[in-house]
This record gives sequence, structure tokens and C-alpha cells, in this order.
Amino acid sequence: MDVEAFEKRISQYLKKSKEEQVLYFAWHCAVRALPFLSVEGSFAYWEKQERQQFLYTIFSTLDKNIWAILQRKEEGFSDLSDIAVEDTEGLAFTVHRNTVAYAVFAVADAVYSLLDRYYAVYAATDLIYAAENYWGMQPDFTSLLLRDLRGLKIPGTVKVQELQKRYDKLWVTWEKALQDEDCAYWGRLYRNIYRNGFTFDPEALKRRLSVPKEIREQGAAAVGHYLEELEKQGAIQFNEARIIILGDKGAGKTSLARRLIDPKAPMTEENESTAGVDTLLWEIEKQNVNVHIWDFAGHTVTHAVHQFFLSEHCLYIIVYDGRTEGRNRLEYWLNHMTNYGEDSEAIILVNERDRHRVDIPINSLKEQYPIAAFYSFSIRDNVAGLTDFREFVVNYINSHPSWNNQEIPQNYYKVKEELEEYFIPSDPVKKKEHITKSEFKAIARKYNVQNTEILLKNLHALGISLWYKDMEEFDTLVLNPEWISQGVYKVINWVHQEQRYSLTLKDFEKVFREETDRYPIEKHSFIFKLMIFYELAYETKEGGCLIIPHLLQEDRPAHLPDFPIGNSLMLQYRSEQPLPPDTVSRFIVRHNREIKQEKGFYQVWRYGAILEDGSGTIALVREEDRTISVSVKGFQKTAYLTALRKTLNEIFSSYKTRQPELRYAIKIFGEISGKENNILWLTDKKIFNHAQDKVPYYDDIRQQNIDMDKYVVNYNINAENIIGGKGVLINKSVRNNFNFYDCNIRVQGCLNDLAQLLNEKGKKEEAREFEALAGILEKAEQYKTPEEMKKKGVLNRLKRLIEELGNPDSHLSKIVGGVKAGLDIVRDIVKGYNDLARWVGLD
Ligand SMILES: Nc1nc2c(ncn2[C@@H]2O[C@H](COP(=O)(O)OP(=O)(O)OP(=O)(O)O)[C@@H](O)[C@H]2O)c(=O)[nH]1
Ligand SMILES: [Mg+2]
Repeated sequence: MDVEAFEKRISQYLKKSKEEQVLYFAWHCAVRALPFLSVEGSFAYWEKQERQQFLYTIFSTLDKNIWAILQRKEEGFSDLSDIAVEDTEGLAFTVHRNTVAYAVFAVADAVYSLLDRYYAVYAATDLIYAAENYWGMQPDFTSLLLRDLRGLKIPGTVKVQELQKRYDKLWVTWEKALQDEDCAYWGRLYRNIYRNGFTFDPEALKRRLSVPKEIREQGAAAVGHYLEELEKQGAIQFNEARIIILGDKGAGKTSLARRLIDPKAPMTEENESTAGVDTLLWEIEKQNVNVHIWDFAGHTVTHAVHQFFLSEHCLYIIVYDGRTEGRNRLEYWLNHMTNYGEDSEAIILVNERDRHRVDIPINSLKEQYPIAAFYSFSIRDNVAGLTDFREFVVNYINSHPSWNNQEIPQNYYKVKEELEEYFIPSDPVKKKEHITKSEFKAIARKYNVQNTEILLKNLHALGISLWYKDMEEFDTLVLNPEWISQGVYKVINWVHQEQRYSLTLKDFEKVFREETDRYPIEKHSFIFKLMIFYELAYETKEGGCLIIPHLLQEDRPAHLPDFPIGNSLMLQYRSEQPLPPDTVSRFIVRHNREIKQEKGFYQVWRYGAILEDGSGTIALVREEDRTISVSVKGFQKTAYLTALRKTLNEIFSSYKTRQPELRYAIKIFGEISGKENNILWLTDKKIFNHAQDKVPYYDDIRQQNIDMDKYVVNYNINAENIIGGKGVLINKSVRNNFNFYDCNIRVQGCLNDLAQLLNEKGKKEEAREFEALAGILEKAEQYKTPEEMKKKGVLNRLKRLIEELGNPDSHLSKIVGGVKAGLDIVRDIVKGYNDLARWVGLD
């Protein structure tokens, strides 16, 4: 049976089926497609460091898909389709092997089928394409899937037929390949789902979906181990929530933190400014929840450090000093939250002092940021205001069980409790802030923990105790995270006060002079290394000295190298929001070995650096006003630009807010003066898509076509280095994302407009031609697929008309050229036709 005929049969069959059946069928196809991901015996087509995350994307997409089918809640579907586009489809482009790409598409199609049932058909055909691609011939899948479909009338009763042996073999390879990735859990899970006729355990599914984010971020293997542990040990509630308080210096954060815990607590004294971060424990007894309050410093030098201690699923409270004007500071802190807080929401509290009221554009801020509430009162004087506020906070925490009632394996919980015995802040004897690994192992053994490495990793991810694998040599398990944060802030504050930007290991003794018990000499190099690990600082070539880029001088060097436009490559990242305070300094840390020296001075400042790749290629990277620009010249410019872009893409993708726009300098117009407005800048997506589609870019202003091929090569632009990396609108995605309906309506509108103009001019006959075409397109609105559209030949008529209009000698083009705006409308029609034709596949 050919694929087209098969598609037809499936779609006819699905038309008669219940919605649920269709959705299950799509999921079946996705599951059946899985073993095609490992046809090469491994997942080596993905870089090692990405593999875990990519595998987990597939597994979690499948889980969310089946969960949505079970729930059948309409509102959740559109979110899921976003996941499919962004994650799964993006993934398909990371693999160049067709078999694998088709298999990934099948997963994405299954999710899409929630929105548009027809995608169930695509899920099936993509599966068949994967098989065909791999075996080089039509497999028997077609009849197999038809059998699946029939069986689906009663869900869960699909009998696994005598499959082709070679397909069964693929499942063996699949399980083996997953074992090699330390993902035995997933291998087993899907083997069982497949062998047992696509049945699954809804309870286990629920558990999979509620794995803590911190563990999910580690990828498929970590999640698998965690789930194994949960299943083996049983789960226990882990009632911990976190509040993060941010805001400018002196806004009232610390006073608020104290009064959340005890409304009668004394206010802070004038000179009691927070140095880095203080943590307080608020035990909400009635609810049995422990809330950890992290009260951050408002002092600007500390801001770049804060991010390491900001996290997801927290409640952020932003305190705003009622005496300040303007909304910028508020946005600044809200951006901190959106970058590092992921799903977290903020409460804004305007601390009203002296009865002064500020005007905050709260409704417009709400449009842009997740703001849960807005309060305005004096922390010191307004008892009623504070009472309401506390009540809101308590309710908020209770209504977010997903982040305060995390289930963790029982033995983790016991180990956690035991660790807490070591660190009792109020007890001077039992106030151990860190222990050694062997001490930890003894505790773990007590509770029968088999794999202490994994436990260490997971406790770290849950923020219970910190263990840095890369710093094993220091043999330090940190029981009190504050020990690290306060140590780091102390270093930063000391360097700042000394008006320096660097310090040696020896300087640490001065930093911690008054706290030799808490930070003894033997722990100094641990903190030293941690600052490098957090990318807060880099070590000089000579060693033993840390440079902290965000404490460097603000101004750039007097002379910057020249980048003649024709011989240089230039790109820019432009962001709508303020850039996180550490963007450039992290970049500098990563490329510190390449900083150019001139007359004995390193060419680096707080907002940029001049770099050299070792072969004489020079780069200038700098931040100015929400833009980071990179200019490169020299022999290896493409290679060097590629490397620098890779770093910046990585840094940007670590932020959770909207990605910046990445633009490249394409062409200079007019005289080569280097003036910004002479340069045509185009986004990476645009350049890439034009080159892919082999369509030159039409520059409206200068009215000329520009070929993009050259730029794709010079800038080495490919699907992987497009900013955001995912959801690139190419090939199949163009089809999926293209809104046929809207485009069709637009073209109809143009045709009717033109008809009306012609009618007004008395050109009734010509007008009728346009009206007729609009009518045909109107009928085509009901067509759901490009295939249908192609079959009906709708576009051929439109094409003939366009050809006629394109011929300056034709009667029609003369008439149309005679009406005002006629040619403009024709241009829109041509554009619409091109889009439609691409969708239909009539390039
Ligand atoms: N009059 C008045 N003073 C207040 C109010 N809230 C805070 N203060 C005072 O303002 C000063 C700063 O308050 P803190 O709570 O320490 O401010 P902070 O935001 O923690 O400041 P940093 O830690 O430096 O970032 C202290 O002297 C407080 O007593 C208020 O509502 N009214
Ligand atoms: Mg404070």
C-alpha cells in the first residue's frame, strides 16, 4: 500500500472514530516510533552533554501527551502544542538522520493531534516514513497500524500482533542503548508499555510528572533514578517553601522579613544594611510548612551574585521604597525574577513611608510580568496592612502545593533529617555547617542508601545540602547553603570596599579575619574555586589571583580597534528587557584567556573586552544599552565568531526570559562610513530561512534583492546556532506553523478590494474575474491539508492570473495598473500566493 493511500484510509477511519480513540492512536504511533531513535545502536548523533536533556524532552513530551488525553482539558492543549513546537520539533532539527527525525516528528504530531485531530494521521505516516527510511522499503506497519486502530475501540485491549522480527529487535536495541545512557528505567518502562498492549499505570505517570524541576533539569537518567528510588522507598511529603525578597537598598526588605515571621519584631536599625543574603526560617505551624525566607541585599555590587541563589517555584516579594519615583527599578527586579525564577510569581509591596504615595503603573506591569498581588502600606506603622499581607502570603504558599509539598523518597527524607541534626543554627555545639564525604556516607549507610553519589546529587538539586562534584578534592558537603553565599558576598564586598577588582588567595585571610572559625584557612581555596565555578571570577594566567569582571572599571579603553565594515563580521544581540547584570561578566570569565594585552594592560572592562584567538583574529565584544555586539576581523573570523556566538547563545539560553534577537550585519549602503544607519541588519532566522528556501531577501527600502547564501556561509549560520535553538521555522515547521486559513482570507480580501476598485472604474468584466477567484478561495477555507488543496487545483487558477498580471503587455495588467493602489494590491496577492504555494508544496 502506498503511503498516500494509507493516509487516506487512516483518515477515513479516524473520521468515524471517537476523539479519544484518535488521540490514543496518535500516542501509539509515537510510542511505536521510539525505537527508531536508536537505530544506530546509540544516541551518539546528539552531543554527549545534550543527550540526557534531549531524551528527557522526548519522554516528558510523551508523558504530558498521555496525561492530557486522560484529562481532556481543553485549556491545557495549547500549552502542549507549544511544547511540541519548541521542544520536540526543535529536536528533530538537531538530528540530521532522517529516520530519527521522522521518529521525533511522530512524537510532536501526537501532541498536535490534541489540537487538530488530523495530526494523528501525520503521526502514523511519520512513523511509516521512519521505518521506510531505515529499512529502505515499505514495512508491514501499515496493516499493523490499521489493526491498532481497530483495537482502539476498546482502549487498552490492543493485542500486540506477531510483529516483524526486525521491529522487535529494534526494541531490544532501544533498551540496550538506553541502558548505555544510564536510562534503564525508561527502557523498561517503554518495553512494558509496548509489550502489554500499550497499557500503563496512571499512578506511575503522575509520579513521573511531579518529579522536582531541579532533578528534571539533570535529564533522563537522573529522573529515572529518582523515580526508581521513589518506587522502591515510598514517598514522603517534603513541606518546604521558599520566599525571596528583592529590592533596592534600604527599601525595607529585612524589616519585612522579620515581621513576616513575627509582626511585632523590631525594625532594623539605620546602619544594619544586609551584606549579601540572610536566611530566616518561618514555621507556619498551622499548615505544617517550613518557609525559608531569603532576604537579599539591595546594594548594587551584590546584584550579579544574587542570581546564583535565586531559584524556581518560589514566591518573590519585591519591596519598593515609596519615596522613589519611576517604575524602572521595579522592572529591574521583576526581570531578575523572570530570568531565574521560571514559574515564580511576585508580590509587589510599596513600603509607604511618610504617608507618601507613589504612582505605580501596576496594570501595565501585570501585562508583562507574573504579578500575584500588589500591596502598599508602611511596614513600620500599618498593622492592618501587614496583617492582610501576611495572610495573603500564607494563603499563597498553601495554594501552591506543587512547590511546597514535594514528594521525596523516604530514605532521602531520613537522611535530610539526620543532616539537620548536625546543623542547628541556635546550638553552638551542633552548628556544623559542612561535613566530609565519609561522614555523609556513614549517615547514608544507616538508611540503606545504595548509591550515595546519586543521593548527593539529588540533595544538592533539592537545595538541602550542597555537594559540588567538580570540587570533590575539597571533600566538603555544605549543610548550610548560607555558609557559601555569605562567604562569597564577603569576598565581593571586601574587594569592592578596597576599590579593587581582584584578590589573591592570601587576601582571603584578610576577608575572613574576623571569622576564622567559620571560614578557616583550609576552606579558603574552596570558596576561591567556587567563585570560578559560579563564573563570578576567573583566575589569572599566573594563578592564585581572582579577577572579578563586574568590579572592573566601567569605562572602556580610550582606543578601540577599528572594524572596517567590508572586512569584518558583525552581530548583535538585542533584548527588549534590561540584560541580566552578569551577562557580559560571565562571557568575560569564559573567554578570559583570550583577552588582548596592550602595553602590558589587559583590554577588558566591566562591559566588554577585546579578544584575540591566537592566530591574529581580533574581536570586540561589548554591552551597551540592552545590546551585546560582537565584531570580528582577521584570518579566522568566521571560526572565531562561531566560538564567541556559541558562548553567548549558551549564556542567553540559561535565562528564562524571552531570548534576545540575534541580528547580523548584511550589507552597507551608501558610503562606507561605518554609520549604523547605513547597515542592513537581518535576524538569524530570516537569513537562514531565505537561504533554505532559496529565496533572496527583498530589501524594501533600497528596492533590491539580496542573496542570502553568502551570509549563511560567512556567518556560519545553521539550525543549531539560531538563537533559542528551537522552533526554527523550516521545512515541515513552515507547514505546521503556517496559518493557511488566515493567509487564504487575506488573499480573498485583496482580490475583493481589487474587484471593487475595478467596478468603481466601470471595468465590470475584469472585476468579475477577481471576484470569481475570491469565491473559489472561499470554498477552499474548509480544506485542512495541503494535499487537499493541491488536489483541487485551486492555486493553478490563481497562478494563471498572477502570470497575466505580471506581463506588462497583457490587457489585465494595463487595466489594473491604471487604478490607484492597484499594483500594491497585486504585490500583496503575489506574496499570499507564494506563501500558499509553499504550504501546498508547489515551490
Ligand atoms: N519610617 C519608616 N522606616 C522604615 C520603614 N520600613 C523600613 N524602615 C527603615 O528603613 C531602614 C532600612 O530598612 P531595612 O529593612 O533594613 O531595608 P533593606 O531593604 O533590608 O536594606 P538593605 O539590606 O540595605 O538592602 C531601616 O532603618 C528601617 O528601620 C517604614 O515603613 N517606615
Ligand atoms: Mg536588608
